[in-house]
Amino acid sequence: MSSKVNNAQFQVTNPDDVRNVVLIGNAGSGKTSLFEQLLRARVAGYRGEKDDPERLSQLYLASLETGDTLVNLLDAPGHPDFVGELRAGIRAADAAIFVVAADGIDGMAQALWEECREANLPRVIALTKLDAAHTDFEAVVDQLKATFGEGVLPTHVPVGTGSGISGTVGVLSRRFRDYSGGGEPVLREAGGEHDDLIEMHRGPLIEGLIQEADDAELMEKYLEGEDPGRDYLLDDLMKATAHANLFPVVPVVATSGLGTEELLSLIEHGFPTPSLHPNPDFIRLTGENTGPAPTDPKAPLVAQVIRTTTDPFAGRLSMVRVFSGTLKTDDTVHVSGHRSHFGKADEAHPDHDNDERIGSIQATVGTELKPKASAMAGEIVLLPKLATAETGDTLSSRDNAGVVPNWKMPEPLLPLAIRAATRNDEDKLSGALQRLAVEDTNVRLAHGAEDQLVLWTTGQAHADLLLNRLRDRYGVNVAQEDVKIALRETFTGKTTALGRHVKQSGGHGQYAVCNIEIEPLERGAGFEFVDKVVGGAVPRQFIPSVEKGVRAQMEKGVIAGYPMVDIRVTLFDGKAHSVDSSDMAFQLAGQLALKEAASNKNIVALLEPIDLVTITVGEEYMGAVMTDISGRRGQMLGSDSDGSKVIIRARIPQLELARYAIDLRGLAHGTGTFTREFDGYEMLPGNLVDKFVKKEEPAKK
Ligand SMILES: Nc1nc2c(ncn2[C@@H]2O[C@H](COP(=O)(O)OP(=O)(O)O)[C@@H](O)[C@H]2O)c(=O)[nH]1
Ligand SMILES: [Mg+2]
Repeated sequence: MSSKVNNAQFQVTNPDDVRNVVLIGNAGSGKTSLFEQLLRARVAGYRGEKDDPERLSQLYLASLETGDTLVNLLDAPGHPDFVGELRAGIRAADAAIFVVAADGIDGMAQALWEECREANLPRVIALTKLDAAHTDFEAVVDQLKATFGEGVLPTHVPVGTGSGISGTVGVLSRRFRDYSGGGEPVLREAGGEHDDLIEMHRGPLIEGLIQEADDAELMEKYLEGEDPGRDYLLDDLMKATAHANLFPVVPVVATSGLGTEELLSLIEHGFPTPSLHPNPDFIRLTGENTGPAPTDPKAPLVAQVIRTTTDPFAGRLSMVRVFSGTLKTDDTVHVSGHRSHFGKADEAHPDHDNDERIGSIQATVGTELKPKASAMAGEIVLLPKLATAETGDTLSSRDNAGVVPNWKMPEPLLPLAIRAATRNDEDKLSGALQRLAVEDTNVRLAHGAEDQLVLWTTGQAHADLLLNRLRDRYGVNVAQEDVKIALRETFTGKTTALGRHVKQSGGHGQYAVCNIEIEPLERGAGFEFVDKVVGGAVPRQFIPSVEKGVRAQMEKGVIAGYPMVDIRVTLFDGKAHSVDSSDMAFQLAGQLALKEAASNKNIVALLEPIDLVTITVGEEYMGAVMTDISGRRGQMLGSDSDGSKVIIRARIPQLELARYAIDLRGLAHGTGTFTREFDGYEMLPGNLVDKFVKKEEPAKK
């Protein structure tokens, strides 16, 4: 039976000793409960981890031993805001336990399945919550097949239903594992009462194996009515599972631990070793792509930082997956982060290359950390106090330095505008933000309109997490603000105006008069200044002064404080004084002229920025999304179909997009994605102008 290990540290002597497994599934499907059960089943004295709210948003690592195998288990968050963490988990793992609750195959689960499929990750499906009343295993399996394909096949079936569920029978092994005693389950040959259950699933599973394992010999035996034998079938099952052609379904009650032995056995015998699962490409700093790094402990080092935590006291802790070579304490390695090559450059994550000395290497034993001298290809370890390494960075040997591409980072599309609550917070804020960004690669720091500090986040849960971290971890209080949108002002009609700056009472006077004409230009034209002064009405040297004044006033705006664009200003006349005129006086006259022109409010308008938005949703949500777009004053440009999804293109005002990341998820039941890019300015409708035009200050008494 299973041996539980305590404190002993498993010595990995070969990458084939290791299985790296990530738990993936919807939030609430039972991943964390199952994770805890798997540990409890193999780690002596395991008491369970205390509830950590951060665990909902980040990858969590623990390890256990089963048979001769070291299993590194990663618990990945299921919430769509944290898909970046999930993808990091997929990068670190060689296989997944895909957790689905018996009541929960929805769009989110499909999106998660798609993430695994893209990575060609072998998966076992843990079907949880089978102890709930009225669950029908057969019906749920049919639904899983309809959603995820014919490769979905139960290898174990539950005995009993609802709260009466007592264990599982192995469809190929014909063994009954009885969990009803409460302690370790008892394994015995299935009795006659299980025959119907086994026969119902055995035919389809064997047929599936013939197909998915592409086994002609098995087909022959099967057609001749010969039983191919348990071991033969299990061998085919393992192969088909490791190649992600077949997805065994295992019934689970994550709260009681039913199904954990079955899963552990599949992990040990059916999941690929690190050398069977392809590594990411390695690209030398010279630019040469050397293909996937070999899973060879003797090859040059290639490893990647999967996640980073920073603790105000303990400092930085980097979770690292070794793909190639061996990491040793006291080695100096090359640390490379080249985000700009694999996506957007980011002011918080500049490209960097440094050499760093590895201090200690920590392995997880259960959930505890134990130091070890080295970590070889295939292992996942924790490195404390790496000063420059960030999530996604590559560690490589100095004489073969390079990078592996980052996994796909989600585009943060929900802006969160903040400012420090007090002076004291102000001092701490920028340092705290820097550390926040190191830890969390999915947040983007930016300065928005009017230099407002904006954190771009992946959704409300992510935004809340960041605010909590700022407050609890870094002791910085911030206030949230409405996101400022970069509006512009412009003139819509032709007008003339006089700017007059004359002060001649005593001492050195000031004298400047200018006459300008203002005309609207097309969108995006910017600003033109034309000099049509004749007869020296404005002396040569003061013409640039007028332009400078006009430009200064344009920066400040004339009605609402937004910069003015898309106008031509023609200076056609003016007056000067031989002594009292000056550069400064003409600058002031230029400013006054523009303000004067705006006294005719009817020809000054506000412009708003419009984004080109590309939305991808399931076909069934197309109507709802389009109706919503028109509600946002959007303009449809067109749509294309891409299988069961539609891609909708529209121009939508930025003012209407502040919460689109949240709203689209609601509209499309978690399945919608979008991108946005600035496309130009358009006139703000008259009925919205008042909201932005500053009311005249009442005269002070
Ligand atoms: N009855 C029952 N409850 C479960 C089962 N698995 C999980 N739960 C409950 O579902 C909730 C969410 O579980 P959790 O493991 O945190 O889900 P996660 O978000 O996927 O990590 C918790 O209240 C669990 O106790 C199961 O198999 N049966
Ligand atoms: Mg969880």
